[in-house]
Amino acid sequence: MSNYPFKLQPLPYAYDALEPYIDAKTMEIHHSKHVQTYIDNLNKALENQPDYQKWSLERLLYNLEKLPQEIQAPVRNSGGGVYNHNLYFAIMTPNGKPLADGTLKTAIEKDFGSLDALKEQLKAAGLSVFGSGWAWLVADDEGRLSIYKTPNQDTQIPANLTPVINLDVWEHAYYLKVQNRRAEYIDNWFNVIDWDAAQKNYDKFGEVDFSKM
Ligand code: MN3
Repeated sequence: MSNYPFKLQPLPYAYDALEPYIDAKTMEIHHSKHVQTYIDNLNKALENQPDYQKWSLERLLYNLEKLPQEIQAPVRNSGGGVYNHNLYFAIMTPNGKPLADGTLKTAIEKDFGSLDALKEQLKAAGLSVFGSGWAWLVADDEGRLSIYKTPNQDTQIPANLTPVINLDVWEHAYYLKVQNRRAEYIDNWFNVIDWDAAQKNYDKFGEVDFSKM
Protein backbone atom coordinates (compact mmCIF):
# COMPACT_ATOMS: atom_id res chain seq x y z
CA MET A 1 0.00 0.00 0.00
CA SER A 2 1.27 3.46 -0.82
CA ASN A 3 0.05 6.99 -0.44
CA TYR A 4 0.57 10.49 -1.86
CA PRO A 5 2.68 11.32 -3.78
CA PHE A 6 2.01 8.21 -5.81
CA LYS A 7 4.75 6.96 -8.11
CA LEU A 8 4.69 4.88 -11.26
CA GLN A 9 5.61 1.32 -10.29
CA PRO A 10 8.29 -0.08 -12.58
CA LEU A 11 7.14 -2.94 -14.77
CA PRO A 12 8.55 -6.24 -13.46
CA TYR A 13 9.61 -7.13 -17.05
CA ALA A 14 10.71 -5.36 -20.22
CA TYR A 15 8.20 -3.73 -22.56
CA ASP A 16 8.84 -6.43 -25.17
CA ALA A 17 8.76 -9.32 -22.68
CA LEU A 18 5.14 -10.27 -23.37
CA GLU A 19 5.69 -10.63 -27.12
CA PRO A 20 4.31 -12.12 -29.26
CA TYR A 21 1.07 -11.99 -27.27
CA ILE A 22 1.17 -8.35 -26.24
CA ASP A 23 3.41 -6.08 -28.28
CA ALA A 24 6.16 -3.84 -26.93
CA LYS A 25 4.68 -0.59 -28.24
CA THR A 26 1.34 -1.24 -26.54
CA MET A 27 3.09 -2.05 -23.27
CA GLU A 28 5.30 1.03 -23.45
CA ILE A 29 2.45 3.44 -24.13
CA HIS A 30 0.16 1.69 -21.68
CA HIS A 31 2.65 1.88 -18.82
CA SER A 32 4.66 5.04 -19.47
CA LYS A 33 1.84 7.21 -20.86
CA HIS A 34 -1.58 6.00 -19.77
CA VAL A 35 -0.70 4.92 -16.24
CA GLN A 36 1.71 7.82 -15.74
CA THR A 37 -1.17 10.16 -16.60
CA TYR A 38 -3.38 8.48 -14.00
CA ILE A 39 -0.58 8.91 -11.45
CA ASP A 40 -0.14 12.59 -12.32
CA ASN A 41 -3.85 13.34 -12.18
CA LEU A 42 -4.29 11.47 -8.90
CA ASN A 43 -1.43 13.43 -7.33
CA LYS A 44 -2.83 16.67 -8.69
CA ALA A 45 -6.22 15.93 -7.11
CA LEU A 46 -4.56 15.37 -3.73
CA GLU A 47 -1.96 18.14 -3.77
CA ASN A 48 -4.14 20.55 -1.78
CA GLN A 49 -5.76 17.86 0.36
CA PRO A 50 -3.41 17.30 3.30
CA ASP A 51 -6.08 15.38 5.21
CA TYR A 52 -6.13 12.71 2.51
CA GLN A 53 -2.46 12.58 1.56
CA LYS A 54 -1.74 9.92 4.16
CA TRP A 55 -4.56 7.68 3.01
CA SER A 56 -3.64 4.57 1.06
CA LEU A 57 -5.01 4.22 -2.43
CA GLU A 58 -7.25 1.40 -1.21
CA ARG A 59 -8.67 3.57 1.56
CA LEU A 60 -9.34 6.43 -0.85
CA LEU A 61 -11.14 4.10 -3.26
CA TYR A 62 -13.22 2.39 -0.58
CA ASN A 63 -14.33 5.71 0.90
CA LEU A 64 -14.99 7.59 -2.33
CA GLU A 65 -18.28 9.01 -1.10
CA LYS A 66 -16.66 10.46 2.02
CA LEU A 67 -14.10 12.44 0.06
CA PRO A 68 -14.55 16.13 -0.74
CA GLN A 69 -16.87 16.43 -3.71
CA GLU A 70 -14.22 17.99 -5.94
CA ILE A 71 -11.82 15.06 -5.69
CA GLN A 72 -14.31 12.20 -5.91
CA ALA A 73 -14.23 11.94 -9.70
CA PRO A 74 -10.44 12.25 -10.11
CA VAL A 75 -9.79 9.73 -7.32
CA ARG A 76 -12.34 7.34 -8.76
CA ASN A 77 -11.03 7.62 -12.34
CA SER A 78 -7.31 8.20 -11.90
CA GLY A 79 -6.89 6.45 -8.56
CA GLY A 80 -8.84 3.52 -9.93
CA GLY A 81 -6.64 3.59 -13.01
CA VAL A 82 -3.50 3.33 -10.88
CA TYR A 83 -4.88 0.51 -8.73
CA ASN A 84 -6.24 -1.51 -11.65
CA HIS A 85 -3.06 -1.31 -13.70
CA ASN A 86 -0.75 -2.14 -10.80
CA LEU A 87 -2.67 -5.38 -10.44
CA TYR A 88 -2.95 -6.05 -14.19
CA PHE A 89 0.76 -5.61 -14.89
CA ALA A 90 1.64 -7.79 -11.90
CA ILE A 91 -0.46 -10.76 -12.97
CA MET A 92 1.26 -11.02 -16.35
CA THR A 93 4.66 -12.57 -17.02
CA PRO A 94 6.56 -13.64 -20.14
CA ASN A 95 4.88 -16.76 -21.58
CA GLY A 96 2.75 -17.05 -18.45
CA LYS A 97 3.06 -19.43 -15.54
CA PRO A 98 0.74 -22.43 -15.35
CA LEU A 99 -1.89 -22.97 -12.68
CA ALA A 100 -0.20 -25.32 -10.22
CA ASP A 101 -1.90 -27.60 -7.72
CA GLY A 102 -3.06 -25.49 -4.79
CA THR A 103 -6.00 -23.75 -3.21
CA LEU A 104 -6.68 -21.58 -6.26
CA LYS A 105 -6.83 -24.53 -8.62
CA THR A 106 -9.13 -26.36 -6.21
CA ALA A 107 -11.40 -23.32 -5.96
CA ILE A 108 -11.48 -22.84 -9.73
CA GLU A 109 -12.49 -26.46 -10.23
CA LYS A 110 -15.14 -26.17 -7.53
CA ASP A 111 -16.63 -22.87 -8.68
CA PHE A 112 -16.20 -23.13 -12.48
CA GLY A 113 -15.61 -26.81 -13.18
CA SER A 114 -12.27 -26.29 -14.89
CA LEU A 115 -9.72 -23.67 -15.83
CA ASP A 116 -11.01 -23.74 -19.40
CA ALA A 117 -14.53 -23.04 -18.19
CA LEU A 118 -13.25 -20.13 -16.12
CA LYS A 119 -11.40 -18.72 -19.14
CA GLU A 120 -14.54 -19.00 -21.22
CA GLN A 121 -16.56 -17.05 -18.66
CA LEU A 122 -13.87 -14.44 -18.15
CA LYS A 123 -13.59 -13.95 -21.89
CA ALA A 124 -17.36 -13.60 -22.21
CA ALA A 125 -17.31 -11.04 -19.41
CA GLY A 126 -14.52 -9.08 -21.10
CA LEU A 127 -16.37 -9.13 -24.40
CA SER A 128 -19.58 -7.95 -22.77
CA VAL A 129 -18.08 -4.81 -21.22
CA PHE A 130 -19.61 -2.03 -23.30
CA GLY A 131 -17.06 0.66 -23.98
CA SER A 132 -14.12 0.63 -21.58
CA GLY A 133 -13.69 -1.31 -18.39
CA TRP A 134 -12.41 -4.42 -16.70
CA ALA A 135 -13.29 -8.07 -16.17
CA TRP A 136 -12.14 -9.70 -12.96
CA LEU A 137 -11.72 -12.96 -11.15
CA VAL A 138 -12.48 -12.13 -7.52
CA ALA A 139 -12.81 -14.00 -4.24
CA ASP A 140 -15.20 -13.29 -1.39
CA ASP A 141 -14.13 -13.54 2.25
CA GLU A 142 -14.72 -17.29 2.24
CA GLY A 143 -12.66 -17.86 -0.87
CA ARG A 144 -15.55 -18.37 -3.26
CA LEU A 145 -14.60 -17.24 -6.75
CA SER A 146 -16.70 -15.28 -9.18
CA ILE A 147 -16.45 -13.20 -12.31
CA TYR A 148 -16.93 -9.48 -11.81
CA LYS A 149 -17.05 -6.52 -14.19
CA THR A 150 -16.41 -2.83 -13.70
CA PRO A 151 -16.91 0.10 -16.08
CA ASN A 152 -14.24 2.72 -16.80
CA GLN A 153 -11.57 2.60 -14.07
CA ASP A 154 -13.88 1.45 -11.30
CA THR A 155 -12.44 -1.22 -9.02
CA GLN A 156 -13.74 -4.15 -6.98
CA ILE A 157 -12.76 -2.31 -3.79
CA PRO A 158 -16.19 -0.82 -2.92
CA ALA A 159 -17.58 -4.38 -3.07
CA ASN A 160 -14.79 -5.44 -0.68
CA LEU A 161 -13.79 -8.37 -2.88
CA THR A 162 -10.27 -9.79 -3.11
CA PRO A 163 -8.92 -9.42 -6.65
CA VAL A 164 -7.25 -12.50 -8.14
CA ILE A 165 -6.69 -11.38 -11.73
CA ASN A 166 -8.04 -8.52 -13.81
CA LEU A 167 -8.38 -8.03 -17.53
CA ASP A 168 -8.10 -4.58 -19.07
CA VAL A 169 -10.53 -4.29 -21.96
CA TRP A 170 -9.92 -0.63 -22.73
CA GLU A 171 -9.01 -0.31 -26.41
CA HIS A 172 -5.64 1.16 -25.40
CA ALA A 173 -4.72 -2.32 -24.14
CA TYR A 174 -4.96 -3.90 -27.58
CA TYR A 175 -5.86 -1.55 -30.41
CA LEU A 176 -2.34 -1.10 -31.82
CA LYS A 177 -1.90 -4.84 -32.28
CA VAL A 178 -5.32 -6.27 -33.03
CA GLN A 179 -7.40 -3.13 -33.64
CA ASN A 180 -11.03 -3.81 -32.77
CA ARG A 181 -10.58 -7.56 -32.22
CA ARG A 182 -10.99 -7.70 -28.47
CA ALA A 183 -11.59 -11.47 -28.51
CA GLU A 184 -8.17 -12.04 -30.11
CA TYR A 185 -6.52 -9.85 -27.48
CA ILE A 186 -8.18 -11.83 -24.69
CA ASP A 187 -7.08 -15.15 -26.22
CA ASN A 188 -3.52 -13.79 -26.43
CA TRP A 189 -3.68 -12.49 -22.88
CA PHE A 190 -4.42 -15.95 -21.48
CA ASN A 191 -0.90 -16.93 -22.61
CA VAL A 192 0.80 -14.41 -20.33
CA ILE A 193 -1.15 -14.86 -17.10
CA ASP A 194 1.06 -15.53 -14.09
CA TRP A 195 -1.00 -18.08 -12.16
CA ASP A 196 1.61 -18.07 -9.37
CA ALA A 197 0.86 -14.38 -8.83
CA ALA A 198 -2.85 -15.15 -9.04
CA GLN A 199 -2.44 -17.78 -6.30
CA LYS A 200 -0.64 -15.22 -4.11
CA ASN A 201 -3.52 -12.79 -4.63
CA TYR A 202 -6.03 -15.51 -3.83
CA ASP A 203 -4.15 -16.35 -0.62
CA LYS A 204 -5.25 -12.96 0.75
CA PHE A 205 -8.98 -13.70 0.82
CA GLY A 206 -10.34 -13.40 4.31
CA GLU A 207 -7.45 -11.12 5.28
CA VAL A 208 -8.29 -8.36 2.87
CA ASP A 209 -10.78 -5.90 4.29
CA PHE A 210 -10.74 -2.66 2.37
CA SER A 211 -12.95 -0.99 4.97
CA LYS A 212 -10.01 -1.16 7.37
CA MET A 213 -7.24 0.10 5.11
MN1 MN3 B 1 -5.30 0.22 -19.40
